[in-house]
Amino acid sequence: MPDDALIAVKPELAQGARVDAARHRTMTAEAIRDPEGFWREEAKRIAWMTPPTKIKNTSFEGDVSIRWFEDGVLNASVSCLDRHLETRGDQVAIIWEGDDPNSDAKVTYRELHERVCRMANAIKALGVKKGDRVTLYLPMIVEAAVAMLACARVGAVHSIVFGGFSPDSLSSRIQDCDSTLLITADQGRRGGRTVPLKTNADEALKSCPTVKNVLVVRNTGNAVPMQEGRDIWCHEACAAASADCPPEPMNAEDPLFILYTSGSTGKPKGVLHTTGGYMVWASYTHELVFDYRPGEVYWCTADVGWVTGHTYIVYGPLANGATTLMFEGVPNWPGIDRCWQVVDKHQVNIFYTAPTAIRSLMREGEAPVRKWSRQSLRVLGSVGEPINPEAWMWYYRVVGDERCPIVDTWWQTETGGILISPLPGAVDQKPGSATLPLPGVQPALVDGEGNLLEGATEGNLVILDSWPGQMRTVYKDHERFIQTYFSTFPGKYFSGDGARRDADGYYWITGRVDDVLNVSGHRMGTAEIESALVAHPKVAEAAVVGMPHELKGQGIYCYVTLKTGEEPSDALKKELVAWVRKEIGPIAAPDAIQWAPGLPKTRSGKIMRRILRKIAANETDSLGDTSTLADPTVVQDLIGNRVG
Ligand code: 6R9
Repeated sequence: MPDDALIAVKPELAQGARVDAARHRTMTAEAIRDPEGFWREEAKRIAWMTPPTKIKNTSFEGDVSIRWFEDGVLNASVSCLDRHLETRGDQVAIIWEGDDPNSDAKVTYRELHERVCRMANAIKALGVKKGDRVTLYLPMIVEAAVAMLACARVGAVHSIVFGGFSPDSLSSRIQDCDSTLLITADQGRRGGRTVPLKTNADEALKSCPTVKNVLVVRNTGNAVPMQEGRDIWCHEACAAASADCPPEPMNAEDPLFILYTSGSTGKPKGVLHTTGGYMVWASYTHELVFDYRPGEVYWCTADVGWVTGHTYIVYGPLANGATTLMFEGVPNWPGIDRCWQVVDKHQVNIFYTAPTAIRSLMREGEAPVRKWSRQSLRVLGSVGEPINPEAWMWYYRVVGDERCPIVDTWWQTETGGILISPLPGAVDQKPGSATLPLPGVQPALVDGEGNLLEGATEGNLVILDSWPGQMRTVYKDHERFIQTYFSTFPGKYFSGDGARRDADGYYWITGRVDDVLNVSGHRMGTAEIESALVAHPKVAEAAVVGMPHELKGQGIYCYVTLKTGEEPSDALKKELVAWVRKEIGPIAAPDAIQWAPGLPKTRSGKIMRRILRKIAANETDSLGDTSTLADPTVVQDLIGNRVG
């Protein structure tokens, strides 16, 4: 697909759109000319107890300080619930679609408000107060949203751990933020299988002395062990609690949540988002990017364990009074047409998913899609990794019948919400391009030395100035925040991504330029997988790189050096795959393991990952300079024994 393949905005979408092309231009100009005035206005989209008078106070220099709306007072749950009661109390807030196609539920704003207030009082009764951390380890059930908003209501900071993570991953995330309460469920359901959440939690809690109580949601109803004095059934606690819970007044810069995400080094870091700026950003981007119109049904297929679930299943849609669909299952179960069946069943207007899902559905052909009407669909979205033009075109042509625009949304856990994306009624699309920044976002490309690059070019993607939804710090480690995001190119936020910009100013994200993998849209640090591997008693050393993978985008390729005396075998490979699954979770399972008697190291002992990436990708004729290696012969051995 050539760069200039433009798919123009459809007139019927520009009509009545929240933002059309002209408005897009004025907003973009205004947000730069007068950020204070622009964001003072946009801040009105959420509910304040005390509206802010101070708007922007941010610096990317020195100690890096980011403060938005800093004298405003609010509670996020009020924007998502209370203020809708009068106008849309009986409108459905959440449509829940179970893993089992015969189970679903609808929850109105009034019901959701009551459930949140009850759970808020229940966790208060357990001693949780403003500023305390609460870890959530839940399946995709309504209680996940209820628990998030209940934490927000009492001013507690939630930290959600994806239900697919292992006990070890859960315990390290609890330990890092010293949670006093864990909210989990007996079990989860996914694709017809059960996920042993409570059993995993029990295992994790053996090393988490700060956790005093566990609130357990009864979900599958199967028997699970309950520890006397510590574990409490959620439905019993909520039934006993009052349905009246005044929202805790929070400063705009008080924390709303922590979410752990992988970086290029060390343990996952606690990305901290605060209340005012994040809520404004969630509402602003959800409305603009999806051109959300009142009454529409909106479905984001992410899990609440990822940032996409936070911003675009819960906070953004609910702040905007939308009907948001929460799906417990997986896109290909019980049949490959499950998504389209759900679209027809609930008359979904906006559908937001990941390229990896699109690629795996595409492989099954058009028939399973064509079987369903999909006439309700109006806008399609993509997030999590670069979408290749072939998958883009299939999504556009087959799923959307060439009627629905595709919003390819680029953003990160750190950015809180979408930064670069077309707007359906305003920006012409190019298959494979995230297109243009949202009004108020100033991306730029820099070379390796940090010099700004002009015009059509390729480089490192940075953001020049703050936006309200930006993360504020790494929880308990501001130094790491500065180091990770502001030290590579001082004075600029570095995303870790590379991008190309074409002559029309459109951005084409090329992927991570650091040691972070993106496997099926899930972020993983190579360092985390390496440390899981070397924790195995037979492994001496490991180096992990990404390799191209048809469905997952990237696969996990591991070079493993065994301890002296250990024999390589297929059985040991299987054991290592199982080991990593157990240590981190199934999403980290290696796709390929290659035995490596030696690794290519520089004389100072640094592993040259560039070479390992080339070998994994089978691009061995372009290895580049290997003269600085301590022992260049290891490279030939690795090439000769490449796996796959
Ligand atoms: C929201 C989310 C962030 C990383 C990011 C980038 C990749 C996300 C993308 C995309 C190309 C897109 N990414 N959206 N790459 N086009 N539309 O995914 O957050 O889990 O923190 O991952 O995902 O590499 O840096 P997170």
